[in-house]
Amino acid sequence: MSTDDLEKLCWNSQNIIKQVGQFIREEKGSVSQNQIEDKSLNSLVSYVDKTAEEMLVKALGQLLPGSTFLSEEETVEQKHGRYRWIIDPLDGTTNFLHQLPCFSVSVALQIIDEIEMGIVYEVNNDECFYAWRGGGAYLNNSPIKVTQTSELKDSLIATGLPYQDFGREVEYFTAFNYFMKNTRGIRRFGSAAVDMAYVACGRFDAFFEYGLNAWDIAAGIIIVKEAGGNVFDFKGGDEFLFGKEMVAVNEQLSDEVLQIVKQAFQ
Ligand code: 2AM
Ligand code: CA
Repeated sequence: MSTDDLEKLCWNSQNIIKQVGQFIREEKGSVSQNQIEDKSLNSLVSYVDKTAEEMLVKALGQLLPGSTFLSEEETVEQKHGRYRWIIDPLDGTTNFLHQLPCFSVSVALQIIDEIEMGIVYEVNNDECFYAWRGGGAYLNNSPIKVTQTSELKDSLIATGLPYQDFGREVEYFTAFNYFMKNTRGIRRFGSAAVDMAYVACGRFDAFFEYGLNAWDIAAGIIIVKEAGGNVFDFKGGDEFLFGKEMVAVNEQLSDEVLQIVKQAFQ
């Protein structure tokens, strides 16, 4: 697909995603306890996640006939064709259910094996972050860039605390402890997609987390890259999409942040 076609697709997808975001916004505060299911430990879901996904699947499938889906709620057959949408209809469900203001719709388009387009729509602030291959990254029509912070002591780091997989908590808190003592601070907002979008637009200098799913980070990957940032697995390689671990960081801090994470998780 040409860069122009990707751009067109990105604009059309944004309209769909914002409509779904509007639905989510309207449902905020109306989900009762008995409408919440525990999918697995601490992983909550309600009709809002599922309906949002159904809306996305229907509209994105029409936008790109023959495309396939990888989606968190599995409301559609999960297949890997040439064009595959990777969807988290509501990233930050726990925040949504507790009426905390950080959750998003995250949609990426994978072509063969590469993520070529991504959109993260943070619903509360009506902020749409998006990028397509070769086209740069944007927030609500304005170009965005990662920071140029070069000293760790001047950086602000985002992370996600383990909530389900506690298998590497000691390693995680080794890295956490180092960042806690050597940066301006650490933030844990509860939506990995938003964390990555915030790295892309320079609100955070870096993000690291383990226990992630592909739909949490797929859109964020291309947004960070197109904003001039780097993405790695914990060894500095590129096994992040399905590797359940992610470091997203600006250029200047890449070596240092990666070194800290590598050492902690070795
Ligand atoms: P979700 O809301 O789509 O499930 C990484 O932290 C990701 O883990 C989040 O983006 C969030 O995506 C998911 N997650 C699921 N349960 C969580 C919890 N109890 N606390 C934090 N994140 C959770
Ligand atoms: Ca979700």
